[in-house]
Amino acid sequence: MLDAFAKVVSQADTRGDFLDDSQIDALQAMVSDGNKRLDVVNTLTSNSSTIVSNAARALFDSQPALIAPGGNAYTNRRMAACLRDLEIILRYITYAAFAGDASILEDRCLNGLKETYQALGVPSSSMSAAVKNMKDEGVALISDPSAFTQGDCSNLIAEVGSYFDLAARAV
Ligand code: PEB
Repeated sequence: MLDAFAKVVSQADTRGDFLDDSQIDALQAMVSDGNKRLDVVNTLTSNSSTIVSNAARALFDSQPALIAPGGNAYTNRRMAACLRDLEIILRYITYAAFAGDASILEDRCLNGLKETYQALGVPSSSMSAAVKNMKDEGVALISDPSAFTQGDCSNLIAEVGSYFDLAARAV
């Protein structure tokens, strides 16, 4: 598991070199946008149950066969597993956003997930659609000007969007 700083240090060490100017500039920019990053993480975290339940509701509205007898999310036990899975994925996305690096999401959540879902018969395209629903809601929340005190957050919003995309592709 890496964060944006550890990653740059590890890359420099692999080269056996000092940190170069462009790396220092990039990390400097990350530090100066640190409060925005914390606002983003806080917004996603404090709205996590709404993001999860709205994403699941939208999925089951568009794919009602999932919750009909024989569907993969039919029965309370499987519905609970489904909501839990969305919450886990969102939680790791907030960790990646906090760290400024996707490796925690990749290593601890997405690694092997597709194979797990194949084994369980969880339909991959439905899972992916649910993650996209979470992206739509999450990105809308952090794009709301009142989520931030000041400044342009477009880079940060794009970065967070890329973590949702990574998860949607990996399932
Ligand atoms: C991944 N999900 C399920 C299981 C595991 C995960 C390991 C099997 C064990 C269990 O039920 O607890 N666990 C989860 C995860 C991590 C982890 C992300 C990361 C660290 O440790 N079914 C659908 C929808 C979708 C869904 C498309 C949107 O039809 C999910 C929700 N996941 C789903 C369901 C099950 C499951 C398990 C329904 C239960 C499947 C079953 O037992 O038949």
